[in-house]
Amino acid sequence: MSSEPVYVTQPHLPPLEEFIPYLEEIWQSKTLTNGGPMHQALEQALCDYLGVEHIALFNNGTTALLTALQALRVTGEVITTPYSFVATAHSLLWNGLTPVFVDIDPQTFNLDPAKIEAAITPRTTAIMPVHCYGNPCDVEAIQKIADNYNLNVIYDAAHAFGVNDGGGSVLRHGDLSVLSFHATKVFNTFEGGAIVCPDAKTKKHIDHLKNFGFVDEVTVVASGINGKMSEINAAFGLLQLKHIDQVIARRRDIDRLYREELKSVKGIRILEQPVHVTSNYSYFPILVEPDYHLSRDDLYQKLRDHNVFARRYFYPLISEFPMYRGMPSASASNLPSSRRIAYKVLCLPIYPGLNANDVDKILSIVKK
Ligand code: T4K
Repeated sequence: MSSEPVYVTQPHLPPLEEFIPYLEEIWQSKTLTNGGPMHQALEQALCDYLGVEHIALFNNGTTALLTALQALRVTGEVITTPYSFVATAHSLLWNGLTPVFVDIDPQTFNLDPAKIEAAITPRTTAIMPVHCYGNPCDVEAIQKIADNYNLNVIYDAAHAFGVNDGGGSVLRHGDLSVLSFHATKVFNTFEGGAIVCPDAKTKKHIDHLKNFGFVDEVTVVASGINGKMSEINAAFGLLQLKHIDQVIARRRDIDRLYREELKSVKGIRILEQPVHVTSNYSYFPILVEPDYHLSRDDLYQKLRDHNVFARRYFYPLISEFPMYRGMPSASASNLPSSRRIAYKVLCLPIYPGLNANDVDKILSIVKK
């Protein structure tokens, strides 16, 4: 058995020599950033791969979230989930917006559409759901509410690279969808992100916003930000794309093995995958129920004792962090399902470089 540490995830790194030609091209062009050839090539390649029309690349997912909210001129209150990475709600605070937390559906861990309407006030202008672990939200129900109340929908799709919901890419829903290409994601550009846009006009506006608001040398049309992806990150993305199918296939194999081996372990619950969804297998969350022989935190510690660094995504809930916990919607009584799941969840390691011995080791610790 390997004694190397095993993390919740590890980036897939193609052989270094495969990256050298990209670097030589950058050295030759001397264009390092500001929408150079690698950047343009990656935007097109991603549109083709993901099956979407328009993509604006960013230097990370958080800047992309900030810019998406700016692009739609969102104001007032935004309905969102407490069960996510903290960047989701932080992007609202950074825009001077008020997050209003709504509970999740305990079967999907996504925003529960049945609870959204009760949280809408005259100040509500948008909904920011998360396709948590890449599992699609109930996009139709959310859109219906948005249409009825004239709200924007910005999907935090940080986990949803390449996910297909049966009708096409899950990224086609809502007004905008935001991806993260962080090192820990299924598809990574070291740091990076993107906004999937419905039309060329919106993409152009977003491209201006991510370049300080510049339209040409002397014209600034908005108080934009520097959200541009560099050529080196874009080049790495192009290389990653060549390996992505293989990367997802290996994740799928690990997912299947975990599911098969853990399905009959007393006290371990596995998040079900909807049949019509093509997943990216980005995370493998389990719920440690009261009838398991250890608490969630004891299992987490036991794995650590064996050099396996599983993670409690998403514990604590965003609504429990100091800048949110005083908000009325952050109260425990408003978020019972989110709280229950956050105290039971443990994400097991899943990534292409995880070898069979490590998977066996993890399974034997959980099963023992
Ligand atoms: N919205 C959602 C729903 C998100 O999940 C995220 C990011 C965002 C928005 C924001 O997108 P970005 O602005 O990040 O593009 C990690 C990531 O830093 C974060 O990107 C991600 N979500 C979140 C779910 O996970 P940490 O603090 O858990 O990362 P860290 O550094 O502890 O890494 C986890 C493990 O990954 C390490 O134990 C080892 C491994 N690792 C990590 C890095 C950075 C590597 O092997 N190599 C690496 O370079 O947040």
